[in-house]
Amino acid sequence: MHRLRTCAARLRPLTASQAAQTVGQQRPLTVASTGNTRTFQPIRCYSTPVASEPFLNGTSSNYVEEMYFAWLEDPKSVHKSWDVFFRNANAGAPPGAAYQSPLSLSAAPGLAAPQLSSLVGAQPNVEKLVEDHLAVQSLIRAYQIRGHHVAQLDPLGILDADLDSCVPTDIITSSDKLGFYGLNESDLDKVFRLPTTTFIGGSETALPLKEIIRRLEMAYCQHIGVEFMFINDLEQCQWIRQKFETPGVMQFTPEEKRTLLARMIRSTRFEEFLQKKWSAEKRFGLEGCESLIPSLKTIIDKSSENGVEYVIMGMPHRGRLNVLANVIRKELEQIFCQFDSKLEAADEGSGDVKYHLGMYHRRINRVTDRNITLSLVANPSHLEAVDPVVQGKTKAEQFYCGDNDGKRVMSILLHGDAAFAGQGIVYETFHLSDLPSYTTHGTVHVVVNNQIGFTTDPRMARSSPYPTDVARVVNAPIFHVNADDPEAVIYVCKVAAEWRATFHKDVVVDLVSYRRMGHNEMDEPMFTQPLMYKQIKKQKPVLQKYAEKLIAEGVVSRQEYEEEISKYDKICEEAYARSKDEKILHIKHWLDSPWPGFFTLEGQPKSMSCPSTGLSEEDLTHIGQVASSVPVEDFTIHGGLSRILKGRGEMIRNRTVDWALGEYMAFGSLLKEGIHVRLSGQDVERGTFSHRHHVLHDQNVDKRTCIPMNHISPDQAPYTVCNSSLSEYGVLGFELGFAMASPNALILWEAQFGDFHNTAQCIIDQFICPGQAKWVRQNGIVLLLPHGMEGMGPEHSSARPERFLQMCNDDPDVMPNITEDFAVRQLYDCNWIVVNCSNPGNYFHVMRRQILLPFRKPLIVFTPKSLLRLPEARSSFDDMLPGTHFQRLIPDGGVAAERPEEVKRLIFCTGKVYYELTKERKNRGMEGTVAIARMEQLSPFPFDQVKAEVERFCNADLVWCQEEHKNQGYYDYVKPRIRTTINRSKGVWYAGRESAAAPATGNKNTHLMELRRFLDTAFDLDAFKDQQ
Ligand SMILES: Cc1ncc(C[n+]2csc(CCOP(=O)(O)OP(=O)(O)O)c2C)c(N)n1
Ligand SMILES: [Mg+2]
Repeated sequence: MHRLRTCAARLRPLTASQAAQTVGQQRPLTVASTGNTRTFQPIRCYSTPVASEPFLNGTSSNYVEEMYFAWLEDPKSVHKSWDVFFRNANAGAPPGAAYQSPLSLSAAPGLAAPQLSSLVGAQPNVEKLVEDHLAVQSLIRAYQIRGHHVAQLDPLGILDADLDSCVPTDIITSSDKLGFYGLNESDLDKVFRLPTTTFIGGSETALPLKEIIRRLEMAYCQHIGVEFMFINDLEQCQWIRQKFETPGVMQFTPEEKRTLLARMIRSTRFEEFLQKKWSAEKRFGLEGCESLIPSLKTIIDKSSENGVEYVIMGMPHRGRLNVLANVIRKELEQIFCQFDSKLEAADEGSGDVKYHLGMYHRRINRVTDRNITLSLVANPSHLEAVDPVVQGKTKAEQFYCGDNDGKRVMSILLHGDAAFAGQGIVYETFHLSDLPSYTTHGTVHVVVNNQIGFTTDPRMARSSPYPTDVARVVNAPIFHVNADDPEAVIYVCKVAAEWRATFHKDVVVDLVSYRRMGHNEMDEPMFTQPLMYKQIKKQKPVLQKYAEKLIAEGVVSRQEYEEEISKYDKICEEAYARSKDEKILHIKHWLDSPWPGFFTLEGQPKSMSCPSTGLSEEDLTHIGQVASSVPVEDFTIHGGLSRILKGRGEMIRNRTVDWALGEYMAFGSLLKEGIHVRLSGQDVERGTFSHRHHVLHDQNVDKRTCIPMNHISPDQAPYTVCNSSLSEYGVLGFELGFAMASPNALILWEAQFGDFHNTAQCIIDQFICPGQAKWVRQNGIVLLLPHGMEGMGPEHSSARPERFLQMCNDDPDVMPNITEDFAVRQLYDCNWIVVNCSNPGNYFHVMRRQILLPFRKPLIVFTPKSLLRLPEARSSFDDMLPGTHFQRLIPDGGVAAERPEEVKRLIFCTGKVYYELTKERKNRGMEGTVAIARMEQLSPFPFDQVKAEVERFCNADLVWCQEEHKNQGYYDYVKPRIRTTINRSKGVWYAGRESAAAPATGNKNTHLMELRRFLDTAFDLDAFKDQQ
């Protein structure tokens, strides 16, 4: 719906020739609409009839008109006498009185103003003068704040981009609105001094009111809607005002216009080509928002000009193939061959649909002639899930190339309007944008705002006026732009890139557009949006509109335009012919993050073995000493912490480690070996359970901290430990992205309690579990998930092992071939590793193994709570020395092992319950009859070691004991695998909590009763007699 703004026409100063034509006319104010953009009929508003200015007659009016234009741009560009004349005329001088004799020319500059005011009739009293100036200041501010509400943003002209059809009362849409400010029509010609918070004057410091309004309209109410006045930083606001208010800012050279047209041609014809060749295939085309391609290219060109060498991008389905082809410059034949359903898959794994694949490409930027690397991160269908992943990867690339301010590496995120508004991860990602350990120093966000999400209207899809309002929380400026005006689009993109380069903060470009087809090309949009689509059918394609404009301007000829089209069509046809030669599909050609040097040239691991993960006694002692000291002078730590460090020192002297020390040894040794370690999550610095203390705080000096882990050795790699924002989805996604960048880093995310990881379920399900299968890309991220039934209620007990185990890709029913390299090979074949270590020594080993393996797999670790301090749960240096390694299964090494044939029961378990079982066994005096084996690596399943243990205790029945409920925990995973191991020769009995809906009781007493009950079962040798 078009809003009626009748007054603007009246306010627009007339050219002299227009003035000449409208002498004496008094017409009603009207607005005419041509197509989508409104043009206001020129209406006389001069109050100085030309007839009374005799020199304005005949051909001289052309000359005057030219001068008038020049004067509007720069009053100093005309002779002083004309300056005075135009001022007087604009200020409403009575007929014949605008001309002043040149006498005053000799007068000092500034004299014109008093003369001027004397011309505007009676000298207003000072109070009125001040009031009027204040009113004008408010008016200017109103446009700056609310001008975007009346900007013509919707190319269809049917919806309001801000979901609101009312016009703010303080925007001058008709002359009576002036009353809001205590002004009236007679003030329109008065000249007002401009405040320093506006740039509409250019080099002018004062303008007539009607000119002020016209310029504000030009800056804020045309095809660009600038939302920025919520930013609490004057410098930033001034910067934006200057970019949009300065007269004549939005001018392009013919060369720029031709480049823009060529880009529009590529964008448009690419979709048309796909449509022509594969009309029945989904491609989520860009039709209706073709200016996305020049918009991205402009952001990249401008950023390259500002020194950016590497751009990491994330985007959804819409226009993705087009971006791959025309922005990242993926070979067209590689894209086209994706449409061939007969192509065989060359890689292992599931692969993914064509509009999810990633890409990495290094090339010369044609505009800047500089090298630029572009990477588009592969993503799942789950909208916006890739946002934090892109940010994490960007941060990592910045980190590894020492780009501390984001000057060389940057991210661009694309969004759909419905997803941007609807998905919480957008908000969570924004909240990472300014945190020291998570900032990427500004992201340019581009929203393909086609004003629809699948079949849902924005009015049903969001409660905020714009889909972009979420960006306001971080004070990001938002540039809404009518995507049918390509020049406006590239102008805001230039400004967005400059903003990012200047302030290193996020910025949003909202491309208000439409979707010419249905959600995909086979979809019928008229079922649900009949009126919108009637309008869309009438809509002239933007390329056509822009080409006609440039042809009319004489920037290109029709022939040149048509030649450019045929040139690109030919490129497509030739690539199409070449695509027929492709016989197989290589997903690895679509890798977004190559790891040069890590694999062989064929992309295979360099070996299928893992060296010992042990450490020398000297290293263990040294790292232990760092962990128990304060390595800087004059640093006062808390008394309680002194005791903890003292305790650590004692343990080191006794050659033992607790959990925190085991972790210290792992991280410290990797750092010493040049491996970057990054631990991120909620309160990880101290550790939720106050056991870690990786950051020491001076008790006397505010914000003075010390990270002993960074004092291990002079040439060590840096250690990053960072408390995160309270977002699992965002932060886990971020760390996953960080881990994508390099294989030579240990990247860990710790959940506060394992229970909370499920708010990041999408990252786990869509990226971590199947990432390699879908995108042939490995990732060594580590998830630390505190887990254990300790009477802390249903939300502080379970990291849901059952879910991680259910998603493991190994076959429960097939006994694998036990080869010499079995342990490593099964790690290579798995989709992720799931462990539950019962002691810090083994935890130390599994952390180190993660890096010493010749490939990368995600590692899920269920970490303990009470074991952090349990004296029995300590490890000796002996278990960590050179030659030692991670134990996938810890066999019973006690009394039972001395006469294994006398053992009646072999209990398999994992994690903390081991200590409850050993205690109970001791209390019952059953050490010789019951053996307890700890399964430390649950997946991939240690078939070989389970087999050996079962064969050792050949007369024992087999029990799986867990503290979790039967339908949870590990039972469903281990049972069939143990059965396969023993060729189903015995049953595998269950001792544990009964099936339940909740992971744990909230009642302490019930908790203890349940524990007692399952321990009784575990040691009742007759318990399963009836079931045999
Ligand atoms: C998290 C999530 N929920 C639902 C979907 C299904 N879906 C696919 S596209 C789409 C509409 C997206 O609308 P918008 O973000 O405006 O992008 P557009 O398709 O209009 O470009 C939906 C709901 C999805 N892919 N991801
Ligand atoms: Mg949409």
